[in-house]
Amino acid sequence: DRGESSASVEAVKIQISSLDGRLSSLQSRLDTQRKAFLFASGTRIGNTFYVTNKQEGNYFEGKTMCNKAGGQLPSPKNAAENEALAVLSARYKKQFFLGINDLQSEAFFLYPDGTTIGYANWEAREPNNDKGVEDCVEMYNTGKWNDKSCQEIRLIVCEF
Ligand code: 293
Ligand code: CA
Repeated sequence: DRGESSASVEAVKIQISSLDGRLSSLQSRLDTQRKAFLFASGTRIGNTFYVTNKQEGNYFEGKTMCNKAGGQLPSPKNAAENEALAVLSARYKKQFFLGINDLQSEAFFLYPDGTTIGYANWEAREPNNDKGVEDCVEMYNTGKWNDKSCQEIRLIVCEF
């Protein structure tokens, strides 16, 4: 009957306004968390964040560490993302590994999910697979890429 259905409409309105309040406080908490994160030296491009825990390791250690933290090794997919990531490399004055590699097939660089890269920012004369052992990719302080042995020890930077 009409009395009962208008009562249930009222109940839904109350639920919506309660959800609205929770959404607003969630949004403001998120804004604060983002500021705290960026203060702690991360960089951001859109909703993608790049950050280092300042530990170092080879490509596989970095990949494991990023994945355990719920992120992945960085895979900049355009110039804007590459620039945002290069900020960290300039800030820490250290090279670090990207997720991109040609471990599976020499000279075919893939993202960690196995898809072919659609953007690259190689240094001049790279990738050169020096000594035949360079299947991973490091970013220089300039933002340019160099293929490098996956066993080298580098600063660990993750993408979230
Ligand atoms: C060679 C030639 C260098 C180059 C280097 C890197 C190693 O030594 O010019 O910088 O390889 O590509 O990853
Ligand atoms: Ca190289």
